[in-house]
Amino acid sequence: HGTAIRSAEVLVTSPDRNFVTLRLTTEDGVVGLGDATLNGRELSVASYLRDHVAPLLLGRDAHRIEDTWQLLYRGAYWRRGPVTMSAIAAVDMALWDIKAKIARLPLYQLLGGASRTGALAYGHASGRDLPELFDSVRGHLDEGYRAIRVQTAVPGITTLYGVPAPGARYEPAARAPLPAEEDWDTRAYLRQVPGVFEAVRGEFGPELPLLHDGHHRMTPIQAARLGKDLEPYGLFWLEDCTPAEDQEALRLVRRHTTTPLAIGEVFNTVWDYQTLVREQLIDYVRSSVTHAGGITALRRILDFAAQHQVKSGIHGPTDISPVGMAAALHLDLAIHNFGIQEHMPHTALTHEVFRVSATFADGYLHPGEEPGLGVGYDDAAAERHPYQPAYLPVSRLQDGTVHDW
Ligand code: GCO
Ligand code: MG
Repeated sequence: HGTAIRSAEVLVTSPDRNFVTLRLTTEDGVVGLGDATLNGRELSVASYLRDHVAPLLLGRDAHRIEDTWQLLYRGAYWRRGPVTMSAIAAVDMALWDIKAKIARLPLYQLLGGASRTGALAYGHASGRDLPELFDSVRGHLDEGYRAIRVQTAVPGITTLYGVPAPGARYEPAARAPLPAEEDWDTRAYLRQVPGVFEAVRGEFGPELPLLHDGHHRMTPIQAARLGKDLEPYGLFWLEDCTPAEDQEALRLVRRHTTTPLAIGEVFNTVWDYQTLVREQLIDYVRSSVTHAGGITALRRILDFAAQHQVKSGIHGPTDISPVGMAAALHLDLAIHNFGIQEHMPHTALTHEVFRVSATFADGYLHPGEEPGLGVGYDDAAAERHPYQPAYLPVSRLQDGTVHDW
């Protein structure tokens, strides 16, 4: 019948960076899009979807979102993991897109309706030194941002997470056949960061919400020390202070500091949050819709978080496609425990492929009022930009030891 899935296409394109998109079409011709982009491992999700998921979807009723989610999660036998959960996420997003289009409503209406007028967004300021950083913060304020992430270079370290080369935009993955190597020194970093925030507070005053990403590089005791050192500057959050697959480690960090903590962009299920949320060891959940099993699954994680006064901080770098971002914005608008939304704008070329209804104004994002997710896909534009290998860098200490990137 009309809502049975007629086709499941996996689309790979690279308008300035790689994106994997699932497009489902029903017998009636209703189209749903889902984001399956896993930075640096794109083709594994494309194969998972094309070879193992698409055949299961053909002929299924597109309305059965929960049943399809459970079929893909339990039916694979092999659970969790970024490849599986990104594939499931893409299916889930596409099915929600279809359902909302059939209902002729923007998706957030099906998720309970708007709980706010827009999603407070934070932008990424960075600099190799303080004057450059101040310019970058000022530039973001001029664009309307009301919350700003701050990353800087560290003396003695050549390349650094979040800080682009002069004149360039920051983009985590680099187009190359192999990952680049970067250097790292945690002690140099710990000496540098508190002074940066002292300077930023001195320049921009006490009110502006400031965020910082530690990118999994500290041990628990180092993270505890940084959290303590940053307390005078009242951060909105300190992100990924430790590699948090060791959930218990956060107890030690928490014992020492009241700096709010955000974790989870590399997590993909509610199980990764059990200890962190139940024991209130974090303040913000960082998972993306794209990597955590879709709207159905992230909603569940956020509802669990809400019971423990933990809020959302949905991951929104450029490697979340405009489809994944749209899904995030509909959730942001609907949930009660919204915290903040990361916003790393896509390039003009990316927007030639993905036409979006979402808007950014006065520091707030809104998904728009188009039925569904509010994203269109231009095949002709996409085909002009074939996949190109691109990788996240790896990180080594001075003696050559591989470190967390
Ligand atoms: C963030 C993230 C990203 C990641 C990237 C990896 O907070 O936005 O840390 O910059 O590094 O998404 O693919
Ligand atoms: Mg991060």
